[in-house]
Amino acid sequence: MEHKISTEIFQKAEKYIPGGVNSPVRAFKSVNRKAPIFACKGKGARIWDEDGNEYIDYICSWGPLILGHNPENVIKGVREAIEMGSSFGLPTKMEVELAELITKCCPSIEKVRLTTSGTEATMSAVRLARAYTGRNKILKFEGCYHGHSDSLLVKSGSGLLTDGYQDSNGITEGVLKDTMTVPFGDLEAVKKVLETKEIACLIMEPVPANMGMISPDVEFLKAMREICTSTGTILIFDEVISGFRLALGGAQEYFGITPDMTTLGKIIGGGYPVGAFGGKVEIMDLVAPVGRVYHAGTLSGNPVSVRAGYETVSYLYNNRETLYKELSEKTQYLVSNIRELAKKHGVPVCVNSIGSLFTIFFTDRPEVNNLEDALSSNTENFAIYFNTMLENGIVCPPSQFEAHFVSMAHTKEDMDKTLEIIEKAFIAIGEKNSGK
Ligand code: KE4
Repeated sequence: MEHKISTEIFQKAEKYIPGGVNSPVRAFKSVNRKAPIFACKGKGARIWDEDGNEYIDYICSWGPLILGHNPENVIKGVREAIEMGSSFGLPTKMEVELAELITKCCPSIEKVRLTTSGTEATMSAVRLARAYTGRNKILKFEGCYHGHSDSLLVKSGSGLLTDGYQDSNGITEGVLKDTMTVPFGDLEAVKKVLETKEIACLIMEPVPANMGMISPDVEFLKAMREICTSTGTILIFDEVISGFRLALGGAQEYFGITPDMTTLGKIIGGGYPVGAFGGKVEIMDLVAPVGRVYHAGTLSGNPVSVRAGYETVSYLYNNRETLYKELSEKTQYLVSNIRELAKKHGVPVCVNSIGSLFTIFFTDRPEVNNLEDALSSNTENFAIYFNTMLENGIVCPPSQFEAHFVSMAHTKEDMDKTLEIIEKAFIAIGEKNSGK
């Protein structure tokens, strides 16, 4: 497979953009490639790169594209929105329609404020929790990623973990002292911190997907709810990935646990820039201009983005009886066969999956339940997996510490082709490990 044009573009990109990319994970550094592919077209479950290569896509823009690339309903809605204007700096009707739809799908969200990214959503939710409780400190889990605001870039996952670190330079001691972290799943550690009653919020991915995907123990999630209630700590479910993906009402519907606040992104923008934070009225009405917790944004609730999100969420709502079951069954078909192939070829893997998310951890640990387990993965084997897939027309997330995303556009044929190439990858890993 030729990547000559992508490589040329990357050389130019590095002259003008740090690392040649606008988000670190896109650089393909951790999978030992000199240059990433530059995408130029997407349709359904497929993308094409600048060299004309076609791929079955399991990045799906890191989650927004649950319907696949450029579904007709979204294109139609965006075209109509664009014809009416790009942005007004004034409220528009569609923002209200999307807000109403979000509250209908996710009842714990009584009021919601739209942002232009998940980072803004989580940053604002933390500010709001601090104002509501009058407490300064926050608690997050090691390996979870909640965007790149200062308070949350502590022992973080996603692109940091991908490049082998977890904390960012440029964050002051003053900020760091207020962010506590404990291992995901460690109930006693959580209790010890929250029982100080100094913590404004526990912000958590109910299904961690930024250290690779972790399947949570529902009893642990229930315990988080209980201890937050008993200590007056705001429970924030960061559902930027799991929202509208695990179920119409996200992980909180899937597991039957109600947070105090929820952050959203990705799917509610249908591939266009949107984020959101929402929750109980008594909390949300502290947000300006009602209260004194400031949140703003030139393009917050942008009409084009909001229309894309509305079309996407409406489709999910109208097809909710069958859509999530179908997504889960497709993913389970893939995952069960991946486990069989790994066993057949003697490749040690632990495959975690839930709904339409999965991660293949190249580890001999029987389970991956937290960051320490995830870090036991053999990232060289992951790189062989990634590159074998890419060279054979399948693009996977370029990091051991991310999740694969399955969309409504992926067909049985796509799955079978994927499994055929995964077998090639496992054979290549087996050969490398046996020194051939
Ligand atoms: P954005 O600011 O990237 O829209 O959202 C931040 C965010 C917040 N919360 C969770 C649970 C998230 O997963 C994210 C962003 N996800 C990563 C992928 N794991 C974005 C990919 C990237 O940074 O390029």
